[in-house]
Amino acid sequence: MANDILKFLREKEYVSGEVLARKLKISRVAVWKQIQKLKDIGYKIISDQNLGYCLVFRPDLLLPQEIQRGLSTNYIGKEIFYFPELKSTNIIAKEKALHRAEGIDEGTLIIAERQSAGKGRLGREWFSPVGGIWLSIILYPQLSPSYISRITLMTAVAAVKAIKICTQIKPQIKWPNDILINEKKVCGILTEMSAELDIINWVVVGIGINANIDLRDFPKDIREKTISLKEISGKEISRVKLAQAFLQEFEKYYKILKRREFSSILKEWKLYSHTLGRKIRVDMGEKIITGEAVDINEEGALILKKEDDELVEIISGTII
Ligand code: BT5
Repeated sequence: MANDILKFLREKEYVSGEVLARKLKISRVAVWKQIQKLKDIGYKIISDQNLGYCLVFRPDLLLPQEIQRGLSTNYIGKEIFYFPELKSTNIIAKEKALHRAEGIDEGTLIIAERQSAGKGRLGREWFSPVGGIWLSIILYPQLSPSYISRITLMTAVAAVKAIKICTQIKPQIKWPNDILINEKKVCGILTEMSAELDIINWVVVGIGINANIDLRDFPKDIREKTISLKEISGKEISRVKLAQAFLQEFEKYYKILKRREFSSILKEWKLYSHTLGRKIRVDMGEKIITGEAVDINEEGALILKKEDDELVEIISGTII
């Protein structure tokens, strides 16, 4: 209902309570209550006895109505579950992904202003205060489970493109899931999946972008290695616009991936690569391998050339 009221308020400068009540088939008291709700979450709405209500300020909150307004995707973000705060958008997305039969569609989004227990890979913590973009997308791709790495890589390309569009800054991608600006992490991706032998049941792609966060607010132990878009561009950016740009880019690349045309995405990934051509150490859990990152193959695996010239294919790991 509040969403509908906003729609009318955006169309005209002033709209009377009577007109709103008539159009929405509710009482004028109900209209007033919805207006109060909107004010409570940050909208500034002034009222004039004769003219009615006028919307004068929209907050930069990641509210569904703000994100969906002007979003040109076909299915990514058509359904959005919004939370001012939750533990982790990936946790909720994984719960919801199980309910495909009850109408949870591909492209459903979980988004939060703040996460109290944001997750990185391998149980690591993800710092998620107010000011960032923390969201998860539910997907049901008809692809083999081996596509999981490619989904992470295409998400990284979509994130780089969105950041470029909104800030003119060109970030780099550190294989497999880090987006860096000036060697510091500005964004991370956590892809989770449920699969059987050769089919995927669901995929949840979680992404965290440090948009409007002050560097001094980051925990001391990660401050040196992190950056936010606000710090780098010297001003706050529109999180709504950035989220929209990301969702649009994501859908574009996801469609390409579903056509099994990963090679064109990989080409772009390589343009933004921070990893290729470098001597690196990769933590693979049970061992650490050192070598030169020479390529990413068609499956999204990193190809490392060891000192003895042996080539090793790494599907998952962390560059240290
Ligand atoms: C990642 O893990 O980079 C995946 C991060 C995914 C976060 C999103 S937010 C929405 C969705 N819901 C979730 O709960 N998660 C996803 P990994 O490669 O393991 O990196 C984790 C490491 O990054 C930590 O151990 C810290 O060193 C560092 N880190 C933590 N918070 C950070 C932040 N806000 N910005 C940059 N680095 C951070």
